[in-house]
Order: sequence, then structure tokens, then C-alpha cells
Amino acid sequence: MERRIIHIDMDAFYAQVEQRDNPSYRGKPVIVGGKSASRGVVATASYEARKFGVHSAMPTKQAYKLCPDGIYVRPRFDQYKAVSKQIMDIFLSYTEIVEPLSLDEAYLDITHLVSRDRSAQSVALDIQRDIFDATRLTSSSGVSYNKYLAKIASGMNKPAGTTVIHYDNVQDILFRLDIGDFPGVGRVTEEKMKSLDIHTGEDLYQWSEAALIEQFGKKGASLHQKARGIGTSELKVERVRKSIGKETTFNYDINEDEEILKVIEELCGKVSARLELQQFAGKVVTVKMKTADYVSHTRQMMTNNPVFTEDEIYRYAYSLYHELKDPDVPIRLIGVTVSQLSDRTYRNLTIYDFM
Ligand code: TTP
Repeated sequence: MERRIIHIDMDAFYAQVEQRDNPSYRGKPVIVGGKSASRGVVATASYEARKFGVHSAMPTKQAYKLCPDGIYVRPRFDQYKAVSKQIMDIFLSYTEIVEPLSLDEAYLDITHLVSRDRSAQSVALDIQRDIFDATRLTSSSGVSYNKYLAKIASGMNKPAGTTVIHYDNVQDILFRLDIGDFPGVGRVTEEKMKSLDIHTGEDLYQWSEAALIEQFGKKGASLHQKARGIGTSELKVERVRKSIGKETTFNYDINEDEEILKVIEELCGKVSARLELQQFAGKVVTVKMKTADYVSHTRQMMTNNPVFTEDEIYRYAYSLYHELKDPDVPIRLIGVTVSQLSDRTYRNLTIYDFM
């Protein structure tokens, strides 16, 4: 039986919580962000602030130039976590098959709740209503027959929207989608797509599977399917995370320290972003590499304090790399993992300064 998947995402999550808790912020441009010792970035901006061009991950300095009259506030993670717990409990009251992606979004498989008398969209609306009743916050939902289409759908009518992608409209929607908006197409893949003149789903659709595999490796097959609305991946329900790691396999063996360290830095950035989303920090950093003959080597190090920023993780990864790497042996794969995770809310509150 065909599945019915809902993706639910809170609207401008941190900013909305701030506007809920501070009535004087409502209807105004609110920018939630941190200013750490080295860099300050916007975590999110209210929809009013987005009109000025302010968005997540933008340096606070730049946001301030675009929107000098905005209300700049520090994140209050314990509030966001409390809301997150409320919404996750609501999800679980509908289905056990819930895959949270971050504090404010999740996939739900609600196939079993759908019947002749109850559409998947009406289940989504019920969940959104329950969330609003419990938290006074709006969310948006996407409904479809697989995960990535549900995710695309939830972004189509924000805020407080619901969108259904079904067989009749799927190809039309995918054709018009910017290539960077395909789930799974990160910044690097997006750049490469653009250099190949692939700007939309329609451009992607024109490519054969073989040609995509040639350009993008294993990912090529999944891209070919995604362009056609095909996706079968299951929800990942088991979420007790023990570690967060990222790795890259090269298309060829590489031996240049500089080149490898650049990739390590990128991996550290990705691991850090993941830790950020889940508000974790970890006490152990591991570097793994596979040499050209596919033999794996790993080395790990206990950190002085739990780490989560890109710089901190990179500092450990850098020395682990030098301990592991034989200058004469090229490598095929490199990975960085942070483990022994703990909650970092309290530490966070101390590293953020007031704007
Ligand atoms: P998102 O769901 O990506 O975005 P959003 O909820 O702010 O807005 P939208 O309505 O467009 O979905 O992120 C959820 C929260 O995670 C966001 O409110 C703040 C935090 N976050 C960061 O701290 N840094 C980031 O770079 C991003 C993208 C999000």
C-alpha cells in the first residue's frame, strides 16, 4: 500500500517563540542570533525581518546593515526545547513512526490513519491545530507519498500552510523547483549542477541515469529518481544518537595534505551544523581514513571540554589527521565523527554575548 508521509516544520521557529513570549515583538522584524567571540550569525529571522533580506546563517553584522531597526535577541534554547518536546509528544500521539530532523521538524508516517473518511491532509491539519492549541505557534505541513516530496511540500506554503503533492501535480512541481531546493542537494552539489547548466528540476529530468552517475557517483541514481518523484527511503525512527559523523569518499586517491585538510574542514563544518541543530556537544573526536587499498584506520582523542564549533572540532581533527596519515600512502576516504554526546544548552548560554 502506498505510504502517506507528513513533514511538519514550525514557521520561523526561534523567532516565533520570541514573538509569542514578548507581545511587543509581534508584527516586527525579530532576528534571533548569537554573537560568539569569533563570529555572530543569524539563527533565524521573523517573516517581517526576511522582507529586509535577513536570513539564517547570515553574519549578524550584515543583518544589522539590512535591518537596523530590527529587534535583535539571543536564542533561548531551553524555551525552544520545551516547545520541541510538546510538538514531538503531539506527533507521537498520532503515530509511532516519527523521524525528528531537528528541534522543530519531523517526518511522520500516517499511512494507517488514512481512510475513505479521513484524508492525509486532514490528519496534517489536525496535527497543526493540536500544535497551535498547545503552543500558540504556527507550523506548516507537507503531505505526500514519500519523505522528500513531503519535505518539499511543507516549504511551499509557509507560514501556516499545508500542501499536498500527489501524482497529478508532482511532475509539474518538480520541474519548476530550483535545483538547490531538492532535499539532498547541498551547496557543493548545487554549484556543480549549475556549472552543468542544471538549474531546475526540469533540467535535471533531461539527464540520463548513466550521465548523472558519471558526474555525481552513487548519488546520481538517487537524483535521477528524485527528478521523477520516486523515493522509497524509510523513516528513521531510532533517534538515540550516540555520535554524529560525516565522511567523504574521493573519486580518486589523494595524497595532498592541503587538499585533504580542506575536505576535513568541510566535514567538521557539517558535523558542527548537525550538533548545532540538535544542541549537542561531544567529548570525543574521531578521524577515520581509508587508504587506497580500502584498509580503514581510525584514531580518536578525548577533548578537554565538549566540542561543537567547526573550529574546535577541526583543531582535534587536524592533529589526529597528522598522527594517522602516512605521507607516502594516498587515501580514498576521510571521515570525522564527534561522539560521547551531551546536551549543551547551558554551555551555550554562556558563550553567546548580548548583541
Ligand atoms: P528551519 O526550520 O530551517 O527554519 P525556520 O523555522 O527558522 O524558518 P522556516 O519557516 O523558513 O522553516 O530552522 C529551525 C530553527 O533552527 C530556526 O528557527 C533556528 C535554527 N537554525 C539555526 O540556528 N541556524 C541555521 O542556520 C538554521 C537554518 C536554523
